[in-house]
Amino acid sequence: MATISSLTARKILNSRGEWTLSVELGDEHGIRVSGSAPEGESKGTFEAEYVKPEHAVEQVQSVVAPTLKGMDGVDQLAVDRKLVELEVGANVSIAVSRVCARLGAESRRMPLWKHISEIYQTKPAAPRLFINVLEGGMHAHNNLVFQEYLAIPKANTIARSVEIGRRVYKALRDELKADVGDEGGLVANFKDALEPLGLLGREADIDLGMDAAANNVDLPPAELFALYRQMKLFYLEDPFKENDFENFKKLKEEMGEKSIIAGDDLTTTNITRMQKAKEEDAINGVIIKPDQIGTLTQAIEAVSQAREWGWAVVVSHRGGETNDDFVADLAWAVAADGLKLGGLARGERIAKYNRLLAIEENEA
Ligand code: 2PG
Ligand code: MG
Repeated sequence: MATISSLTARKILNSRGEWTLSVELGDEHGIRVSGSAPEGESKGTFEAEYVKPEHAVEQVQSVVAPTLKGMDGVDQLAVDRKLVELEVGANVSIAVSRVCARLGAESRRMPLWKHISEIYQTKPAAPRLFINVLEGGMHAHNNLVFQEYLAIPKANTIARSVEIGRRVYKALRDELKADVGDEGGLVANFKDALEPLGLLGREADIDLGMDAAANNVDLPPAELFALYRQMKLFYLEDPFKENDFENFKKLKEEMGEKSIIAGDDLTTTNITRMQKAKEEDAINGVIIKPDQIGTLTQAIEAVSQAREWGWAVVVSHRGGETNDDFVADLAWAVAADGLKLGGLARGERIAKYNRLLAIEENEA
C-alpha cells in the first residue's frame, strides 16, 4: 500500500527547449518520485490531446491532486481509471500515470519493469533496439523526406546491441561529418532517399528499419511503393498517410512475409484505430507510445491486443524527450519486440540506453 499524500506539478524544459509537464508524487511513508511527459513533433491526428504546459500544471493541482489523494498508488488500474474519468490532457494523465507506476515500484521495493510486469501479468525480457541513426523529415533540416533510418542490431543482449549501435553510429558520424538531430540521429544531405540504406547496408550485424512518417511526405503512393521495393527493410513504419489503410494493406500483402509493416500515426496506441487496421489487414506491427493514448493501462491493453493478433510490438520514445527513462522499463516489462530510441548522443536519448544496461546488469 502506498497511500498518495501529495502530487505537485511544474514546468520543465524538454530536449527541444520547449516546456513540458513534470510531476512529483509522494506517499504517506515519505517516498517521493518524479517524472515528466514526452511530446511528439510529428504527431498523428488521432493521438489523445495534450493541453498547454501551464494548463497542465493547473489541471494537476486543481483536478488530479485532490482526486488522487488518499488512493493507493500501488493500484495502478484504479488510478488510471480515475485519470481517464477526469478527462484531463494526455500530457497530464501520462505524466501522472507513469509516476504512479514509479511510486508503486518504490513502495514494493522492486524495479519498475518488474512492478509493471506483475500488475499486468506480462512476461518481461530485453527488447531489440531500434536505433535512429539518420534523421530526416520533420525532425531535421536536410533533404531526406523520410524521418528515421534505423539500425536494429542482431544481438541477444542489450550490452552487445548497444556496442554494435555505438560502432555503427560513430563510424557514420565520422564518415559523414554529420550534425546531430533532434533525436540524436545524424543529419546530413544525401543524393536520394536510398543512399542512407546503402551506407547502413554495409553493416552485417544490423537489420535495417525506417520510419517513413509518410503523413508528412508528399509523394504519391506509386512512388513510395517503388522506393520501398528497393529498400530491403526488416521494419517499415508509417509507409503511407494516416488514413491510407488500403495502401498499407497492399504493401503488407507484398512485403509482410519478410518485413514488419508497422502503424504509428495510423494506429496511435488506440484500440479503435488498431481494430480498423486489423479489419483492413493493414499491418503486422504496431508502435506503442503511452502518451498517444494517455495512461499506462491503456497502453498495455494496446500491447495485449496487438499480441493477440500476432503483431510485433515496438515501444517508442518521442521526438521531444526529457531524461525520464520510463520507456526502457515499459519495453522490458512487456518483452517488446523492439524499443525505438534515438541516436547514441544527447543526454535524454542516452538515459534510456543506460537504463536498459542497468536493468540487464543489475536487475534482470
Ligand atoms: C515517431 C516519433 C518518434 P514523434 O514518429 O515515431 O521517433 O516521432 O515523437 O515526433 O512523433
Ligand atoms: Mg513514427
